[in-house]
Amino acid sequence: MILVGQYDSPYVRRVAVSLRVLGFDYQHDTRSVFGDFDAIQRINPAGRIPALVLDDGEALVDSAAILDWLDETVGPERALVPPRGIERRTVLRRIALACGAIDKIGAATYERLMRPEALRWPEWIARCRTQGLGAFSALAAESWPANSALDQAKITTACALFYARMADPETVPPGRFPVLDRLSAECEELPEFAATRPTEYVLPRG
Ligand SMILES: N[C@@H](CCC(=O)N[C@@H](CS)C(=O)NCC(=O)O)C(=O)O
Repeated sequence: MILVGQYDSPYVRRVAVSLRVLGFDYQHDTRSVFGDFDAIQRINPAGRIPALVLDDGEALVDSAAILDWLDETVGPERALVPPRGIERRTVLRRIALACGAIDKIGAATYERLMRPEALRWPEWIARCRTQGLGAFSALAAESWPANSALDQAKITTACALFYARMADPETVPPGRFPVLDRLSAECEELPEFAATRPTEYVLPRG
């Protein structure tokens, strides 16, 4: 199978970490969603990453759908989202908050860096940052026992925090949410995170 998209996307990274944690082999297509837009759009008509192209040619798009397929394939005992009950709802709530943080920090970042300078809207940037910060603040209020089993909530939260610090360093600097700093440090030490750690964040400038 082929994972399409670069690891500076936290959505691509959470899929890559999950593939590795669950023991799937994959090839990595590192073409850019901006620089290689036409090629990406032939794989995902919405022109977005990640996509996972299966061995029979089927392309799964959207990280949530890809992760759902991974969990279904490995079965409920090994799935990264629990199958039912309060455990499932808790993990899904945390994933929703982490994805909300990614989306809002991402929106602020696109507005700050990609939109031509004369057209930038500071109030919108501030609003998006407030929403991203709100999501991280709610995540920090959750219980994250040290060295608990790795699940999709931890993976997505760690990917979200690393991304936010790379894309928008002012919003969630180290020390603002110590419990998330610890979660991030714990995850980033793991080989699956080390192997997928982006070294730079690249956006076309407006
Ligand atoms: N809900 C989607 C979001 C994917 C997403 O936001 N991808 C970004 C990169 S982080 C992207 O493709 N951005 C380019 C664009 O939307 O034009 C998912 O979970 O896969």
